[in-house]
Amino acid sequence: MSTHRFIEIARDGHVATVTINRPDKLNALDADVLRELDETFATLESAGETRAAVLTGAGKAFVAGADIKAMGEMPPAAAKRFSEQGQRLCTRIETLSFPVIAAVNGFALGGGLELALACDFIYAADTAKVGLPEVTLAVIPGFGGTQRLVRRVGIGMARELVYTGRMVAADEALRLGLANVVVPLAELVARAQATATHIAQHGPLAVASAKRVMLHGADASLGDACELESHAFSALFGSADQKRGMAAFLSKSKAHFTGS
Ligand code: CO8
Repeated sequence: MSTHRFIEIARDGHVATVTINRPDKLNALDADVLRELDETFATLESAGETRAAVLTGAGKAFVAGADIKAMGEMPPAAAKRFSEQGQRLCTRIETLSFPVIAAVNGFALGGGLELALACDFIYAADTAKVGLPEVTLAVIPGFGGTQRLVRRVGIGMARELVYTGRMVAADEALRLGLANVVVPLAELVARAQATATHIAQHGPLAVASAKRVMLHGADASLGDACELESHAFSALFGSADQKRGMAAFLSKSKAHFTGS
């Protein structure tokens, strides 16, 4: 991972902070940045140490979109491959065994907002500006944004944001439910890391299970989703962490979970 040009990783216990570091291009996503991000998250997952992560950007942007220079002359087949590469990354993040908090430090536009929407939730700096301006370039979001934005803010607001391409400031992002909190820029990453650290203290199998059930249940009928929940709930009773957690409560001590 240390060979990556555009990605920095910092670890603190079970929490990883991933920073996209291409500030001269406002962290625009070209095929290399997408590949490095995908490899980074794949490696974090396979190493098995990470229980929560924070994703942020260096400089004044989270990510100002897919790289317009790289896309300018793409024929349709290459655009499809690029879109699929971005979608694979977003799906990987969404289906990781640990939560990822997007710490949106500035511009999160186009593919940048799509990436943030694939994270579990968004913490925004007061300087954040988010939107899907693709129609201003005569294209549409291609990394899953048309679908995830509908699920996050509802179809009416998603339509307005996609058709107008307008930028939303942090306070409006909070009102729309796009961001969970808005904090001063200087405190943003620390706030997201504090939440990640809090999450990392809990049973990792339970957090992973909750993530999976909420993701897959959202597109199922309520009955099917509740059945999914029931299966996942009961499966956790086969884990040593469930015994540890409940025994610790009953003996008024603190449980230390191992993920088994
Ligand atoms: N791609 C490539 N380069 C970019 C991008 C981008 N998305 N955004 C900024 N940059 C570059 C600029 O070209 C500039 O480079 P240089 O110094 O070499 O000229 C540098 O970053 C700094 O940018 P600005 O000088 O423009 O900075 P400002 O502070 O003046 O403006 C803005 C900031 C408002 C964010 C402005 O940069 C901007 O409008 N950027 C583009 C935003 C945008 O339209 N994003 C959506 C892109 S389309 C997309 O994401 C589609 C995703 C789905 C793809 C599907 C696959 C086919």
